[in-house]
Amino acid sequence: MAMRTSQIPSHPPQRGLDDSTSEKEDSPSETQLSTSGDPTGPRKVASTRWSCPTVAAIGILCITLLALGLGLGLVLTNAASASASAPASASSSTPAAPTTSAGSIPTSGANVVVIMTDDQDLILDSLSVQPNVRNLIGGEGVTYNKHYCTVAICCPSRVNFFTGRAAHNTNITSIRLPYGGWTRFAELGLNENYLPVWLSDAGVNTYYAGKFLNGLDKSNIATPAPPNGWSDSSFLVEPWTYNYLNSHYTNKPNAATAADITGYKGMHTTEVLEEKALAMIDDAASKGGQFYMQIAPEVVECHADPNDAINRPAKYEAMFADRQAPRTSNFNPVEPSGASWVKDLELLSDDDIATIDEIYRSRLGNMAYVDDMVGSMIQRLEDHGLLENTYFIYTSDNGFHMGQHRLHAGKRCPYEEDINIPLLIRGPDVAKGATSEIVGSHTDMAPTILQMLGLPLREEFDGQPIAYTSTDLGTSEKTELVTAEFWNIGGGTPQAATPGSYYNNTYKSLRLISDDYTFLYTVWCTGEQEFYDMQSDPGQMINRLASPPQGIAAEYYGRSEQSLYDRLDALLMVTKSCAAESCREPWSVLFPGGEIGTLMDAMNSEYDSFFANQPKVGFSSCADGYIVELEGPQDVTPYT
Ligand SMILES: [Ca+2]
Repeated sequence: MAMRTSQIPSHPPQRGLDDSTSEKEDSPSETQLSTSGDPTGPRKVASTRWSCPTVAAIGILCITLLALGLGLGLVLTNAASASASAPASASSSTPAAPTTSAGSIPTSGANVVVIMTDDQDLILDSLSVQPNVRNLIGGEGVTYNKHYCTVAICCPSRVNFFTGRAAHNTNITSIRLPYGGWTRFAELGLNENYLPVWLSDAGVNTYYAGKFLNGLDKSNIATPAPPNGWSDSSFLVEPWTYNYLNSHYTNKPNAATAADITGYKGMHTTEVLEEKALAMIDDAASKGGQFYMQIAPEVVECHADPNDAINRPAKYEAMFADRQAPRTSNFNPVEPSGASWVKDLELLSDDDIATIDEIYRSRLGNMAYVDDMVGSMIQRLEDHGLLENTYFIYTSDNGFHMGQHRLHAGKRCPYEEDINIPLLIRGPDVAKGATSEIVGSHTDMAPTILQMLGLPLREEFDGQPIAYTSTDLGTSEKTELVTAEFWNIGGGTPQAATPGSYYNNTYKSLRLISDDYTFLYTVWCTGEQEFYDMQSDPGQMINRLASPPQGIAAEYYGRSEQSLYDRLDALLMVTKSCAAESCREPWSVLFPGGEIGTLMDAMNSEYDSFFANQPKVGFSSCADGYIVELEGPQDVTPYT
């Protein structure tokens, strides 16, 4: 476990703004800095400088990554109808909380800490460099193998997490105006109606430090209002959010002016964040009562130019010098794969692959800092006697691909690398050392957190609590569904050799997982469709709905492929437009009488014509955001 003895307050003395950093978050200056990171962590101090074969390419890559980007991955699940039990014990100083809507938790004096990293993959081995995450959270709790983001990009995914609602319901579908970002979030009234507001209204102390929503800039940190609902906060502020060694954070709650922003030139952003998190834990301990704390490191985004000292993982830069991005079965395939713009990508060049490997090593180095922070935070909770009664959740906002399907480093796609993300939970009544295949998504996280805190669930939730107790993990009516959505621009994965934004990246995806099947079905705004049977094709390389179809025709449960596709499309028709109960129980929209609850049930031939005659998922054009008039039919015809 990483230990730190030094302490700084959550709002240390002002060091002043440093505008030597580029105004563009993706193209920082090349100012050379010395590091002041604590070298006493569990890892060796790096001494070898990074080399970069394709610096220019990375710069272009990062610019394009930042660009445009609307996408939504909508994950639907009925994963856990968990009616969790009460945490083991409540601090004597904590107030009683109301019962949940499920009525199964009388009170909870528990606390919740969430670590949400940026762009951390599950599939490409990022957790391999995080022993504290694996052992102190996973080893003491549950590791979820089938947790998904619903929108494979920062702001929409974070809003999904904060609200428990699908992006097509929050209408935050981009990282930037006019369809997303911080100011859009505030303008839509979400700043008054999201998780920390509900918690603070219930008397829970709330803390936030790190990257918040895209677009929280030095010019608008209080425009139209400061981020609401946090008892204490320290937000990373653009344009320095991605400057690992020149981060700037707000230094007081309700920060409004330049004087309320502090720069940390020469100190790694996660070491700054770690000190803030520890100070917040101290504050929460001194105040007593329940608390919620969300710490959001900015370390694994791909905005860094690895030749730029300001953006290097400093002391860990050489620790992973022998690592390269995993050469998965779908890495830079000889035959193109995917749909829309993805299938037209050229093979990655040797320079492209060298760039991907450099980025990969940078990511690992930065994730090691996060792992140190996790160890320190858990130790500090233990020091205060709070660990036993605190849920500790580790996750990411979205996944990441690195060379899969010929894609450069990036996200925004419906493929597994982009949407399947880490989720590990430990806590008072959480199963210990368990691994779960329960399907869940970030839509379920706000409900899960409310349940952990013993607070009522909300009617508007599109998700529901994820199972985490031993009992609920064993009995949860697990399914099946994750829906991913995305709205246009970019793909976010420009090729270094052919920079540019990729349009036609609007899609609706349905990810279905059970003991019997594992499928991905996607409808693109171009009209293209994709279907991957991931039992035989885990890398999603054989698109049976390509034209002409790839691979060999198969039967599913004695039925034709088309009969399966008719079911998948009808289900996606429901989930792409669902809200509240229809998201939580999508089959009931098709079968109000309750005849069908799973895909297996629905394969019965007696329903063939019912499914074949449903309106089909489609788009009339590839829009930049959620414009419902362009998204084809909205309603299915219920079975009678
Ligand atoms: Ca992200």
